[in-house]
Amino acid sequence: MNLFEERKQQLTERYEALINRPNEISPLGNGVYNRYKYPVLTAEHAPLVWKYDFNPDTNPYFMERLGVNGVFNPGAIELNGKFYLVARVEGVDRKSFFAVAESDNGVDGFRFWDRPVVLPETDEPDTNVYDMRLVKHEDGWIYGLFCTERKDPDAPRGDLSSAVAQCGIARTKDLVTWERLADLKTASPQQRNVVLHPEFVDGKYAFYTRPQDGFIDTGSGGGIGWGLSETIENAVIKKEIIIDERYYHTIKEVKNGQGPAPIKTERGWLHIAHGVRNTAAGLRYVLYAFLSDLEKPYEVTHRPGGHLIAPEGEERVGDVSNVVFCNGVIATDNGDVYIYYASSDTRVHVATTTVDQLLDYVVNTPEDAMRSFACVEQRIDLINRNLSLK
Ligand code: M1P
Repeated sequence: MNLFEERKQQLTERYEALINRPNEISPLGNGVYNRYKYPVLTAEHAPLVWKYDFNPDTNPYFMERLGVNGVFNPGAIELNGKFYLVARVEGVDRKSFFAVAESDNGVDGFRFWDRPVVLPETDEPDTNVYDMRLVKHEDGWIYGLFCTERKDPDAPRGDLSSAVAQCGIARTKDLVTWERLADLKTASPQQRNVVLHPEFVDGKYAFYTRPQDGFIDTGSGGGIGWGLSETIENAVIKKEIIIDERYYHTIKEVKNGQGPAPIKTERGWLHIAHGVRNTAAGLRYVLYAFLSDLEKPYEVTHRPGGHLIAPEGEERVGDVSNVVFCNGVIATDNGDVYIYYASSDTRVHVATTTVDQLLDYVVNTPEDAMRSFACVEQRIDLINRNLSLK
């Protein structure tokens, strides 16, 4: 066997072994959710035909031609009993694109479709697209809202980093063919982490937003915002309110953002979001949860203190270390919940739980008491109640 055939065979065997590797629940979690031993998607899950030239005449070394650097921040949806992730795939050229991976059980066996998503452009081409939130809307379409990034036209000469982030909108019926709509218009100079609410509110399309002044900094405002638009085809939010603010010395003091579209439950809309704080080692991204009112999704009713998921073990290290980020969740009809979270802008994991467990968590976890003294009181109250039960 020549070098080409040998490498092709070995790499194919390694790839198939990875895709077919069963996942395992990590024992004794925190009772809120289960973590798993293996990530569900990594750069190595990218099919070999995406990366290698399979022609021995033009690629005698069976060399990678178009490498993949990371697979992270997927949108998630269940269709006809199958689990689909629309992942952010980042090539070694730093550009991200979307690709669909499919699994029968949601915790392992995720395999990418042969071809990535062909996302049409608007008149103003995107330089980079990422972090799609998938929503089955009651109007019958599946929407994908994502971040579209373009170079900042007002950046000083020589500044090749400043960008403008806005919310791109596309819709589909089958995840194969996508129709691109106009980018969302809001009063804020930049937007990231925009999510479509799955139902009409007051007869209008409703959006969770994250207004921000700059590309990285949210500036003086920030927080998770809310706004309505008459149409989705040329969506415009004229009035934005903040429904979940940032606070000093909390997990979301620097910025926060809505994760996936919220899950509808009997007690309210169950939200997963990310919060960011600063440390001497840079920004730390964790996930948190909250509940909002069924009729008024913009009114938060329960705010458990602290994080729901923070990076652990290998999750702590990657291209952007100390980050967990979630823009995809699946709640099945039987009440099971699959939280797809990425670690350190590198790979994708799943945490499994149920609607009942998450409701118990958001309703019965105390709010952040905001001061060390009050936090000690909160903990002593728990200890005293426990000791009285002994
Ligand atoms: O690098 C961490 C995350 O940073 C951004 O999130 P935010 O807008 O809240 O700062 C996004 O670019 C996200 O993709 C990334 O995971």
